[in-house]
Amino acid sequence: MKLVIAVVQDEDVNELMGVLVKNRYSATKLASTGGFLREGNTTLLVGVEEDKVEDLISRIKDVSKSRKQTFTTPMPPTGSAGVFIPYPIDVMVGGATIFVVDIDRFEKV
Ligand code: 2BA
Repeated sequence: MKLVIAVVQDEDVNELMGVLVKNRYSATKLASTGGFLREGNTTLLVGVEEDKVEDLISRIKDVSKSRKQTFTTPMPPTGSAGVFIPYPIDVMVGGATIFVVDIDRFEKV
């Protein structure tokens, strides 16, 4: 058995959860925050048999869209005044960031 951990954008989650439920995947949805943008995203934990991993990943890929996000970061201070000047940066976020890990033991008690 494998645990698929998928970090997806909040905008894609409702559609993705619908696809997962329809295809009989069990998933746990966690609210998470990206370390770089410090904005909300969603982490899904999906336990699956090994032969379903590729199917699951392709369904996540189908739904997860890449988006350009602009955020404002302070420019490092220059000169003696030490004034921070905010400036915008564009980053491409997603589709999805996916980790697949082995599960040693899976039990529901
Ligand atoms: P964030 O950490 O908020 O990153 C958002 C986007 O910012 C990233 O998109 C990437 O395009 C850019 N980015 C991240 N770190 C950067 C850096 N040090 N310098 C320049 N640009 C940077 P994605 O790569 O699609 O990642 C989307 C979200 O997936 C991330 O949100 C984070 O929550 C998660 N993630 C990505 N890689 C990860 C990893 N290796 N381990 C854990 N979580 C990861």
